[in-house]
Amino acid sequence: MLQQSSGRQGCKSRAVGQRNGQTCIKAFQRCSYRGPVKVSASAAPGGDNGGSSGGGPSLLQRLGRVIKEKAAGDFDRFFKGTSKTRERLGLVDELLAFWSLEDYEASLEELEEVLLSADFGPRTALKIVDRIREGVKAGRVKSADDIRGELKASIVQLLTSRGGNSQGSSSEQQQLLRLSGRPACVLVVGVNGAGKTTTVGKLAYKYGKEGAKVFLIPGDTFRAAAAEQLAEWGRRAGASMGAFREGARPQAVIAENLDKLRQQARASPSPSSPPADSLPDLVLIDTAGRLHTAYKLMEELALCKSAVANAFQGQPDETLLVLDGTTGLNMLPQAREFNEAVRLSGLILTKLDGTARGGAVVSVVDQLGLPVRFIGVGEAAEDLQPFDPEAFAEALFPREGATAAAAKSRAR
Ligand SMILES: Nc1nc2c(ncn2[C@@H]2O[C@H](COP(=O)(O)OP(=O)(O)OP(=O)(O)O)[C@@H](O)[C@H]2O)c(=O)[nH]1
Ligand SMILES: [Mg+2]
Repeated sequence: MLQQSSGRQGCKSRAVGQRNGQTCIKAFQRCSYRGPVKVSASAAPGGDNGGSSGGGPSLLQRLGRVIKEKAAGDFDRFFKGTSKTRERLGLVDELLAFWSLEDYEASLEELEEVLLSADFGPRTALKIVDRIREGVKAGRVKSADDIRGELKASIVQLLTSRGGNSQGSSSEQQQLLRLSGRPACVLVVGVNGAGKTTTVGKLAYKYGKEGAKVFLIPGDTFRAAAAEQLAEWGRRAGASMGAFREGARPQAVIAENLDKLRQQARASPSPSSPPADSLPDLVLIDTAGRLHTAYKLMEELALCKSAVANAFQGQPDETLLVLDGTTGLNMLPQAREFNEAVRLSGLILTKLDGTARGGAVVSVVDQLGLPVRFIGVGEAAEDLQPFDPEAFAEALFPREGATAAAAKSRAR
């Protein structure tokens, strides 16, 4: 049962209210129009919503492909969102204009410096340059164009081999998020202000728009404003939101909300709508920002994850770390600590639109061996883009003077 928190009096939220003696954010009505579920030609028809165990891909897997396909048609947003890093890397063009095979060592050293200036990080920059050096020695890389090609290939290779973002043909590799449960739960973690709540909102919007039934859990119990912010996203996304208790332990709030979902599913009255149908497809769990060095708070996060696993076996399907792209290489120690505490399944890098340090994306994947699932390229609901290594490399190093459209046609 939900209990009233002692910190309730200080709450000025419009959305926070009393119901049956409980303090809660009113669950928002889902939109009656849920949008058609379009299934790509490559996706298997039919299948149930109950995960992939039935053989075919689940609803969420199919929606993931639809979202990916739609994003591919929205390359301009991706291209624009990486413009600052691309500008910084524009120095590569100048460097290549003076490229000569006789003096390749000097050029490669300069190239390494340009990569470092965009936060590729020393180890990753060295790996990339070493591969080009090998290409030159083997006679494979001769011209400036060859270097550009090798540069991009090297970035794609690092992102796919280390991050499992491969565009291979197996269905698992094609998934955006690995969501197979019913409900599929996603726990979203990160330091203060990284963009967690916004990202949860954008994910709810993306999946909700395609027809998924999305449920939000306000696991940031520090501030009522956090729940209000999430509720506003829920309204925009047409997603329901669970109960909030300011000041309560987040693991308790998560457990209570998930338990309530289970009870509701069991209590489903109609024989024509079996219990599983009253469960949401996707549960997105927001958490409070925390310093990766704060041991107790990291421990709390592990308890939040256990609360999800206790409620629904095998969940959460995804534990995602949201990283603020503007912090560049400072993301690395954060990611290591969060990974240690809750074993992450993937990364979301936000605010890439506001930084020239986008090379850190490659470094983070290379150093941690975790996939980037999405990148944030703005504050709007549509500004969450599935991460595509090839499109990313092409956006960073388009042909000299290439437009977004030209880069797009080369990337795909
Ligand atoms: N430009 C840009 N801004 C973003 C992006 N993602 C989030 N933001 C902004 O970053 C700020 C912080 O976002 P939040 O979602 O509140 O961050 P949070 O991690 O939930 O913050 P705490 O809950 O306080 O830890 C907001 O102003 C967002 O609009 C992005 O991809 N691009
Ligand atoms: Mg937040």
